[in-house]
Amino acid sequence: MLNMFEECTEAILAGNRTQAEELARRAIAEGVDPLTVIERGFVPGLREAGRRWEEGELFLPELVLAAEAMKAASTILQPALSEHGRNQTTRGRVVIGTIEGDIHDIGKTLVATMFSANGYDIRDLGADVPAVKFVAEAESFAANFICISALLTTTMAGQKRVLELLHERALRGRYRVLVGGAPCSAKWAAQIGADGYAGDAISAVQLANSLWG
Ligand code: B1M
Repeated sequence: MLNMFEECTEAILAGNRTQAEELARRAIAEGVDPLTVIERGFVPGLREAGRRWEEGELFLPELVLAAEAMKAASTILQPALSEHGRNQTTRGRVVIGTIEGDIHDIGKTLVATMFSANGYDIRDLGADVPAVKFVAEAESFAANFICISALLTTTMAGQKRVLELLHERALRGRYRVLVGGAPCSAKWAAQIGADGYAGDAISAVQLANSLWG
């Protein structure tokens, strides 16, 4: 018999939104930690779907269904994830988005939720966000952090563009710029002059905490 995490993985692989939603509700009802359900149940399903798609074992529409099931489950788990931060005083302001040309937003949204759960004020710009918009929104939000997600090797250059724009406008000193997403690394962050790289949502918050003092 499958355990709950395995059932979550299977629901995503099957692209079964209804089942994924039911499992998310069951996890909440049974008091299972929402981040653990996401990371040990749903995310492995989506990563495996991506692997199968890359190997030609799955077609793109099936990957889209898997992603939609994952998003539906995350939406249900999100309030439980955010609950933690509700009574905290704000720790800082974060502008976050996925860079231009890139529509992958599941990981970015999870990172935004974890920031919010840890007392940060968030302005989530969504996906496919031009570099100039990151800068303009950071200015109007008086942000402390700019977090830029990129899931495609072809869109990583956009992260560098945000830093270039900040330098061009003499604004670099105002913000801590953090990057993340599957193709990024600490080496890449250093190469483009970002303040840091985080490999997952928890590390992103820990990194921000350590930089914020
Ligand atoms: Co796409 N896709 N996809 N895809 N997709 C990848 C990224 C890919 C690696 C799949 C593969 O080949 N194995 C590949 C990229 C290859 C490359 O560039 N080298 C790929 C491709 C090629 C594409 C298309 C080009 C396919 C096509 O159309 N031919 C296309 C791109 C469209 C575009 O963006 N212009 C495309 C489309 C899609 C879907 C629409 C089907 C769907 C996205 C749905 C959505 O997001 N709304 C999708 C999906 C689901 C994936 C995979 C399978 C899963 C991504 C995901 O959501 N993971 C992915 C394969 C993979 O990553 N192994 C793949 C779960 C999520 C929780 O993890 O996003 O890594 P992740 O986020 C983590 C960390 O990375 C980190 O924390 C998060 C939480 O732990 N993090 C940050 C993320 N952002 C951060 C920001 C920070 C800090 C940490 O700021 C400080």
